[in-house]
Amino acid sequence: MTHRSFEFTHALCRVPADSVCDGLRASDRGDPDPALFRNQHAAYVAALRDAGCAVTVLEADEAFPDSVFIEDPALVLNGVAIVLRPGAPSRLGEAAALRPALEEHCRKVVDLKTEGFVDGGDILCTDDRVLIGLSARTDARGAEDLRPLVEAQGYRLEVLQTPPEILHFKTESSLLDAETVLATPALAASGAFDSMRVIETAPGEGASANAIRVNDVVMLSAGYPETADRLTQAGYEVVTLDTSQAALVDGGLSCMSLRYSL
Ligand code: CIR
Repeated sequence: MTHRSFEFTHALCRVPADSVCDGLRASDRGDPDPALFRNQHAAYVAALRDAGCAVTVLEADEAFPDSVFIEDPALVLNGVAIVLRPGAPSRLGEAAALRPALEEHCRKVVDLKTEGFVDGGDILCTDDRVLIGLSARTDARGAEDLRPLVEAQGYRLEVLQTPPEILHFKTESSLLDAETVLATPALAASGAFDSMRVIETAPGEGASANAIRVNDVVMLSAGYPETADRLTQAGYEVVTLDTSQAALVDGGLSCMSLRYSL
């Protein structure tokens, strides 16, 4: 059965490890505080539950500093988990480490067999399309090898380009509903969403673009009042969450859960 792209019954999360201080980051703005990160993560899990998801929280995996960003090593479509191949060498092993949990919680598990790479953060799903942005973490080989797995679930794969200064395609975009995305002006200008309605983040608030629509609510990082206002004006119910610690290692709201429906 196919579900609308923003309706989820379940989510998988992973507690941030103390080793998150060794997480990858493009620039050093200080280490996250693991205890504060765990508190913010707990509030995030609670918000997913409030939004109607049954959330399974996996224990921290100290072997992988970035393992809290559980969206990157897998993609779940129609309850079928696709184990991806993350593009950062320090994150490659996260895929195998996550597999047992996917076996336990998803309908079926399949592996992306490729010599290329795909990070889940580069994948944005609509009701009938899977948009994948090529980036420093996701290459054309990985994207093409993903195509048959996506098509087997009834989705069309569209390969786009993530502008080079952006870590992941979804760092600067989120699905708001079947026709609408939230995106930074820079990503919107790339033409990626020409067939959709785009709500742009407010000036100086680009970091708010990594939001998540979960059932009736849009979860937005706290501290971006003008973008929150734009979304409220457009009729969305907005819930704000503090993501300051995830942001220190280039993470946001989408990467901290694998959302799916069974
Ligand atoms: C990384 O660079 O892989 C992590 N420090 C952050 C990953 C964030 N994930 C995402 O945007 N999908």
